[in-house]
Amino acid sequence: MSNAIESVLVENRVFPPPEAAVKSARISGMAAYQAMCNEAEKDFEGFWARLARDNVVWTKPFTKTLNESNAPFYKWFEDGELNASANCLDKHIGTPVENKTAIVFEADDGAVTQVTYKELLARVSQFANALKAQGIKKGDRVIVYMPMTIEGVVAMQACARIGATHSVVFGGFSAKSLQERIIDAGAVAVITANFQMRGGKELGLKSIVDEALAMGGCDTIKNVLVYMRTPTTCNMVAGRDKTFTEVLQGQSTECKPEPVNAEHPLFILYTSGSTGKPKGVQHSTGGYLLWANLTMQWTFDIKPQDVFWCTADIGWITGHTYVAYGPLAAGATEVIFEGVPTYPHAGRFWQMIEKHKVTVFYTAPTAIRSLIKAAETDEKVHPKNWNLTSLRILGTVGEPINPEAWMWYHRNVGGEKCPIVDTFWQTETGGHMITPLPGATPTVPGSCTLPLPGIMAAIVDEQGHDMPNGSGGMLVVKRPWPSMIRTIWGDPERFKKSYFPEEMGGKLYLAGDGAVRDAQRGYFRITGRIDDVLNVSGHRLGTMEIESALVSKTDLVAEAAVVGRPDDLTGEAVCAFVVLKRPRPTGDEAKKIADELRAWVGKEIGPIAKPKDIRFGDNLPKTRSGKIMRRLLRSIAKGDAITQDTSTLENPAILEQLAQKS
Ligand code: 6R9
Repeated sequence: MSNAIESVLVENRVFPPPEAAVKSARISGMAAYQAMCNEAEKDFEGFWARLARDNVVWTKPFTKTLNESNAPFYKWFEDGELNASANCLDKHIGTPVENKTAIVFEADDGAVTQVTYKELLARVSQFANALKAQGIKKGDRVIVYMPMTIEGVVAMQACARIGATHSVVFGGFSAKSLQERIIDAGAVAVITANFQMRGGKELGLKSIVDEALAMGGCDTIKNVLVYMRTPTTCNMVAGRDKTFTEVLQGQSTECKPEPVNAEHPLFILYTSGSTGKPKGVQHSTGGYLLWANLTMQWTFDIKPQDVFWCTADIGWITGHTYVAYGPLAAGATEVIFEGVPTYPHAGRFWQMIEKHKVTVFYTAPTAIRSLIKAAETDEKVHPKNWNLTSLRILGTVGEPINPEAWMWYHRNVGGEKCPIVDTFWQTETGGHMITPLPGATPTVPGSCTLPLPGIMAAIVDEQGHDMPNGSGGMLVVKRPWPSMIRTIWGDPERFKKSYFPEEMGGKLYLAGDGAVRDAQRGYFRITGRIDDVLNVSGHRLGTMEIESALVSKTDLVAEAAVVGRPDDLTGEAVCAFVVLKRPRPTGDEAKKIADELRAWVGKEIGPIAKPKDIRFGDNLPKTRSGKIMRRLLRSIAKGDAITQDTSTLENPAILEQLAQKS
């Protein structure tokens, strides 16, 4: 049994939801939760239809709930029409929400700007008109390569308003990654900023867009729209590039939202998979929006007086569902933060919670772990120095949270009174899947507990058979759900193969994670990815992507294999085994080449993909048929003794060489 599985079976700390939370919660108590699960079991389509009628504003009501005729290409609410932006903004006009603060934006330097729902609607509408004036129309793909700003959300909402499909690329991705996404999506425009501010530094964004477009193949791009985040000028190409000020000039602040079909692609978001090529995860409008809104209500129990803060960047799915859409659909006040948690000091998050009286705080385990470390070395940045009593619910997402970090978060941030919702979900799932409910579920550190009502999660073996509680297996979802991935953009075959493998009957959604349920409560605990995807600081990275980047340095690298190893701070760390086209380097030379390769990977993919460890060998451990034995490399990376069977290995002597750190 693995350590992870063993520890979930012995974890016996249970935290019942605080009475106050149970009293006020929308889903109050386990009986209420169970009743909703039963409703979904008994009348699956009726359950979803009811929720979709109650929680989405349809310009044309749907009459069909679920179409499974072309499974796994499921369709939800397929004859309904709506607009996502109207569901986030227009619907609040004429209600008490219209003059409420929608976004509190805190810049890197601490400057605060606020917009009300009414003002946000005007800004989104004006920008939507500007997009139309550039010839951008319904169905076009638009790349958003923006820093965390109100303008980033405005850009996404404006695309949604005119029916254009956005594809946000995280500002930390390289020119090469950006170029690949532009080409794959066939995008007509890029919305970007001159610079982004992070940790007091001005970092170029427009220059990276220029570089990406200069790489070629991006002829579909007709417009680059530039938000001048700082006064510093940037290169502007006449005819192609325009500032926000230029395009907004003279545009009306009213724009009728374009009704789209429920299945219309709201966005494409690229994520890493098992091959070298990122997958363009395509999401719908109707089902996605329903779940973004509902999970805000169920998981975060969002109320009119709440101040919600999700720290994720809009470049990730968490920033889509719980920054750009969910909080607005739910009519909440949300905080958006431009900077980094450690600038100007590692107490910045706690300071901001106090300053903005945040009530629901949602962040990643990796951030918590790094802030624990900072607080342990410097008392001055410990959360106890700030008044955090406004908090009522805490959340985590992105990777498994270790029980120690959970307990620290519970004690030092939540003051032992805030339920922690450990939300398991994925880019592909659109929103939360397995998570405690703050007013119902007793929590257990390190467990994401139980699936939300209507989410038929299970654990199965390789053939798709159910595993008993206590035995680990693969996490699957047995029935479709409204916010699920619709396809991989331009590659429906890959969609089928990746998520609905024939070997398992073709009907189960395969999450790609291992999981185990405890015997007592049936609580889920995620044990990590079972494919070639790493999770570094909550960011998904494909080992094959990094390998491809390394071997593309053709003057130096002959062969490379990338694996993950456990890391206290980042969850997993990237470990690369490299064979050079020259004799195996040692000492200073090895260090120098390793640095060069790290910089190369940073340029090819982005700084987040830089390998932490690089080891050089004369060769890699291979089977006689030439397959790299990655499981051996994983043991070496971890520093474990090799206990596996090495009899099929062509070159056993190589193991010793690779075990030496350069
Ligand atoms: C939302 C998001 C998805 C992968 C997923 C899993 C890991 C996310 C988790 C978790 C344990 C949690 N993951 N939440 N593991 N507990 N609460 O992170 O999407 O970037 O696509 O990553 O992250 O491995 O498969 P994405």
